[in-house]
Amino acid sequence: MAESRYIWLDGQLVEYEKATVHFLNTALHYGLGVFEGIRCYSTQRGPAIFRLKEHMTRLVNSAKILGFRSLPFTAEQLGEACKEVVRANGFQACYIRPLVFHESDKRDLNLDSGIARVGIAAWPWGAYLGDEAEEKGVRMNVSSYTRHHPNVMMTKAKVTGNYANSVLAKTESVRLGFDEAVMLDPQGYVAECTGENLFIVRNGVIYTPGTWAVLEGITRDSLMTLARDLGYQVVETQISRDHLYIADEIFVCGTAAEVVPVTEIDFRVIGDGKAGPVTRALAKAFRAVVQGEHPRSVEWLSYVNE
Ligand code: PPE
Repeated sequence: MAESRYIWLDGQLVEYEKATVHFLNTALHYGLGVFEGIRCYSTQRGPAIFRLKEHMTRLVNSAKILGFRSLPFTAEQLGEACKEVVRANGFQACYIRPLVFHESDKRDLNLDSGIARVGIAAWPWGAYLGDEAEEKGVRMNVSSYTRHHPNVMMTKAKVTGNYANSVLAKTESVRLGFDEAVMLDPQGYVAECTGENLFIVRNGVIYTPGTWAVLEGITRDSLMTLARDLGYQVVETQISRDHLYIADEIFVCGTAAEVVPVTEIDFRVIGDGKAGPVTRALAKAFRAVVQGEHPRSVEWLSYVNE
């Protein structure tokens, strides 16, 4: 069933069913694509895209990291195209998925043998980690799979191929009966989850791994800013597996997941097993921002119809 009426492909709106690529596409065979995940929220001023400029900058940077020497569109043009997709589909709130993908008629593993194409889809997307996640929290395991070494896969780029690592961990986690997996970096310190960044709270201070081996999450950056606005100290540092077990609170965040409390890791209850006060305060501030009801909304929301 169609999730939307139109997908933007290479500069034009195309009907959902017609937005297809060939079986021999190199992005499909080798994971040669870079993508973004962006949310558009319903506000009193109509649909508004959260931190559109930052997402477009990261998309262009991901393409640069993967090795594309040029793109057919600028970050500004792609930002306008995201708005166009939301408008064309008539969505108030949705998830937006831009993808820059490689296409070549040679299969020689050389990026320069092909070109970059771009598509942007949008669809309504509810709670990523389950309908009750934000209220009740989620249960996680520490994955048996290690997160990428930053000189094996480029962890600051949202490369499609990188996500095979996330899929290994997520599938294992769900098969074991958990909601999501925490992944450790090659040194054994906490990196991130399969699709979220992670924070812990201990004695009122908020800690998160630095971005040396993880995605520079835009929700992560937003929550760090909101936490500092609220007077919390936020420290980027190495976090070990046993730091997780004795944290007062843990929460994860991402565009799809938003802000989600973690109530259990490896069968250890975190804090009192409920969403803690810091997590609740940040989730509340985040919700106000995306609904256009917070002082930070002005700089972080792009209104689609204005
Ligand atoms: N780490 C990873 C590995 C990741 O995939 C995401 C986003 C984040 C951190 C958080 O980044 P940000 O969205 O900028 O706050 N994961 C995206 C993809 C989810 C999917 O299943 O696809 C997302 O949330 O859109």
